[in-house]
Amino acid sequence: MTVDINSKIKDIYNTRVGKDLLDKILLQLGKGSEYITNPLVGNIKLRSIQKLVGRSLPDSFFDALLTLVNSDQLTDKEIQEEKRQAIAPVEHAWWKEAVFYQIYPRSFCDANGDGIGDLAGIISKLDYLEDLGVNALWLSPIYDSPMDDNGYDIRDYRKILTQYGTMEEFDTLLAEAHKRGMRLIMDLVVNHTSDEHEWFQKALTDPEYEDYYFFRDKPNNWTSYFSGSAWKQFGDKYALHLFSKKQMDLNWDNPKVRYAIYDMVNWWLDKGIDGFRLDVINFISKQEGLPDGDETIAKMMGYCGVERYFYGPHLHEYLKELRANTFDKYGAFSVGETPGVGMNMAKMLTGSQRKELDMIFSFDVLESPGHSRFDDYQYDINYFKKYMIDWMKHYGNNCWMSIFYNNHDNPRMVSKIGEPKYNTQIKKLLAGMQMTMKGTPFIFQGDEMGLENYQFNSIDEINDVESKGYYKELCEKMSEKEAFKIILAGTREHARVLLPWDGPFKGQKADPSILHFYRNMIKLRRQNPVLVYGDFRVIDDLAEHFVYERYDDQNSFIIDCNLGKSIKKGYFPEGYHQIITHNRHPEMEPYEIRIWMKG
Ligand code: ISL
Ligand code: CA
Repeated sequence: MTVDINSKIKDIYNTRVGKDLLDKILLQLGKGSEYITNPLVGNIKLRSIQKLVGRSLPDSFFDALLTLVNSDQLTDKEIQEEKRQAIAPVEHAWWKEAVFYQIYPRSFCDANGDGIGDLAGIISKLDYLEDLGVNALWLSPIYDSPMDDNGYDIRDYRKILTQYGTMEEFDTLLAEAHKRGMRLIMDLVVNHTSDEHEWFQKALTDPEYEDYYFFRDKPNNWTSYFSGSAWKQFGDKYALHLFSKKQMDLNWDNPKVRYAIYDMVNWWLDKGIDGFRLDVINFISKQEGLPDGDETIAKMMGYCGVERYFYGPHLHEYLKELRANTFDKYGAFSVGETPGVGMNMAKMLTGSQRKELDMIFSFDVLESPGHSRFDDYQYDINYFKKYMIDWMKHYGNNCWMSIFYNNHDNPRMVSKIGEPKYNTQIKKLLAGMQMTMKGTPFIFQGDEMGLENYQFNSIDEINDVESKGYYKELCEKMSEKEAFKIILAGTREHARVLLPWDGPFKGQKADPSILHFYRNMIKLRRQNPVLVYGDFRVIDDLAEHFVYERYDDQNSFIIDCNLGKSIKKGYFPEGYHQIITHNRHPEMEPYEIRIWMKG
């Protein structure tokens, strides 16, 4: 169905992409979906929406929205297939059964003592990881790079960063991981390259290469994620960079670019790696002509231009082509990093019958409604509950989700919840839920040690390109002290402090009781396929309580979680015994978790 300015809000909400967009807007405004499903609002025509918001919105706002909604043109046959697959039995796959562990090489383990993590350090900790029980590793970028964005700015895809080690060491790492039954996936950063990459250097002078990137005589109004315009001047031309000034966006509309990327991907797959995590992969297709972004959306989202590329016109086509030319030939796994993508878009990206991606990371779970990463606020773990229930119930059996609380781009979840008195309980609660819900868990390095945010004292301790740019921007509007407070709330640096392997590092200390708990939970998950493939059912999700069951014909686990500070009555299922946790008191402690097993 095609929608236009005379369509009612509920008609837009009834389309797949329209639902995701409106949900995203509501989330941004901190409102629930009841707001739209309420008939008073639902029956308003799009053109009359001004009345609702009490101010006028420019046509460009509606045009941008309608373009996206109408860009979804699944055929009836595809829709039928999606419905059929959603209730078909879940297909088995190693990556559904795996427990992943993300390594951020720079801050994982430093073997040669220069203060920077390295490949030798990772190799030295493989036994530790095996002992922890994880059986798949995701390596953030280790490629040659000028390190403007810690390696997400790649200069040479086929070389290892000298600071990290050599290709021989990489080969050893891969072989040693496989020896231990661990899969290894790499980071694939192909929305952009470093400005020092050979292609970009050639593009500056050689017309053959100019079309590898986006060069324009005049910049449009898009902004970069790392402050300021998304355009950098080179001579009399400007080149597009959605991220840092040294990360130039590749032009995927040029088939030469796409096939050069596929060659490189296959070069790594030939080495025997097991798949990739695909960096901001939903940004690769930009709307033709790179039209200006809408200012209203820009204000809402904090970045200008997003709606022109976060779900671009050729995204599905390019992902299918990428997969057919690379991953599928090797049976390799793919997980996309896809900021801004909602559940319906995710279904189209990951439905197994569509052959695009195997899984995605959906980020709307990481901040409570109405908040963004740099807000100093307390994350509501009951929002996490609501979000996970929704996805576990509605994502469908042919789609598979990832379960994670943070990564190298986010402060640690436990600190965001912000109840220091209960941190030990909260860390166990998070681990317990992560290992018993439906989806593939991704542990971020240090979570298992119980690490929290780091108390930086000054901006000089922060190396991250995003934080540095944002701090400068903030200082134009406020005092340095106020600016630093905002940086402290959201900086990615929290997740980039070297792990404290031998006693405290920079004041951070590992907590052995948390490590022990993770080990037990990971073991439980890996020994019980019902925790992977079993059904999910909510027993109680009232107030700050969360009781759920994972079950199949023979097995059942019941997980009882207190998601708040008040004492709750525990749930005592008959015919079950408690495992891993041992508190039989009728009342549950703040943030306590209990794991019950049938039999
Ligand atoms: O899109 C965002 C906000 O809406 C960002 O948080 C975005 O999700 C994120 O910055 C993208 O991250 C990935 O690509 C970046 C790199 O700096 C990150 O480390 C990486 O994870 C550019 O390659
Ligand atoms: Ca080192």
